[in-house]
Order: sequence, then C-alpha cells, then structure tokens
Amino acid sequence: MSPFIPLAFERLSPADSLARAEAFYATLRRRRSVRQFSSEPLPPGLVETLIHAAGTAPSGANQQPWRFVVVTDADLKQRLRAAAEAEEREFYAHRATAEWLADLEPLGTDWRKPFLEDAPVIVVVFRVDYERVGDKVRKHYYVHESVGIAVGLFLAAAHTAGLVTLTHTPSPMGFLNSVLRRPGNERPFVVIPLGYPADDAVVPDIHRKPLNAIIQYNDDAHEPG
Ligand code: IYR
Repeated sequence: MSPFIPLAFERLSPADSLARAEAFYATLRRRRSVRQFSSEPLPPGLVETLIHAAGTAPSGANQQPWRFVVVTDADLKQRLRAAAEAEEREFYAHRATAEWLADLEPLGTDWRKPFLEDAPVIVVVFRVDYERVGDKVRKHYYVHESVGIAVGLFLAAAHTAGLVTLTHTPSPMGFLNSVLRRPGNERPFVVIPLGYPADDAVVPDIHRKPLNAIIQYNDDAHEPG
C-alpha cells in the first residue's frame, strides 16, 4: 500500500460553490463541436497544458491508460485525412444504416474530412489496454471509462482556453495504429482536431436536452403532484 498524505482541499462557502458552478456551466454551455478550422497555429505549450489537464482524470487502479498523440506535421495530417476519408466513404456509402444516416442528417456531415488537414493540431487519443512490464503483461481496468473521462476533461480544458475541438470518430479506426506507428496494446479511441474556428465557421442549430429530461430525483420531495 502507498503511504497516505493529507488531502489538499479548499472549502468554499455555499454561495461561492453556487457561483463557481454557474460560471463553469456558463462557459461549458458555449462549447460546440466545430468542423471548419482556421490553420492558425496554437500558442506554444498550450496543447501540452491541455494534455496535462486531461491526464488528471481518475482511472481504474490509477493506471492512467491513455496516450495522446499530437500531430502537427502537414504530411502526416494529409495521410491521416486520406486514410480517414477512405473509411468514411465506405461508411456513408455502404456501412451506415439508413436510420444512422437520418440521425446524422442534422449535423450535415459527409465523408469529407478537411478539418484533419486544416486544424493546426490533431490530437489522436489511444486507449492503452495493457502494458508490458519486463516479461509480464499488466492488464488495465475500466479503460473505456477512464479514457472517456480524460477526453471530457481535455475538451473542457480546450474550450476554456479559447480553442475549438471536434470529437471525431472515423470508423473503423484501425488505420491510426499504422499511420501513427502505435503498438498493438494501444487502440484508437477518438480523434480531436484542435485549433481556432475558420472565420466563416457555422454550427448546426441543435440543442441540449432540458434539465428535466436528463435529471431524475429519487426522493419524495421532488415527486410530482
Ligand atoms: N464517423 C462519421 C459519422 C458520424 C457518426 C456520428 I454517431 C456522429 O455524431 C458524427 C459523425 C463521421 O465522422 O462523419
């Protein structure tokens, strides 16, 4: 067992808690997935800090089963785009069901993925399913949950830092291992173009569910009637 140390904890007044929660929500509610990027580069060091923030996520047995691959090279981005578009052409033409395509219609997506070249940085997140330690294999736990939380923190950090992102899932994603030369214990999780929006960027006019559609109280005080 590791030694224990006192928790570093800042106790807020109820009013400050409410105010901070409101302020955080007011920031997060302006986050949008963006598909039109400017090629303007990021301030040096910014992506590293975002990944540092993402890496604070809780994880199964604290194994931190994630790898964030940062792609900025134009030639590599071009190869990512070509490989993603090859898969996405198949997806939109054959693999997706009619129902799936109808559900995507409001988003206006198609097989073309120019953002994979336009965005100054593409962060490709891999889940690390196991690690080799000497001649042993150390299995990781709750990898999907852990990496999902880390990606959520990354998206929130990027938005707070004034950048836009897209949570992109080309399907299937196996090509990312070969293009980025990642080992077999790492599996692609999500592709995140990161940068500034194009001047003429638009987003679909879609909305978040109201609170009463996503919250369920399990107490009598909130029973209707
Ligand atoms: N991977 C495809 C399709 C796609 C699927 C879902 I679910 C989305 O929310 C958006 C897109 C693509 O990237 O276009």
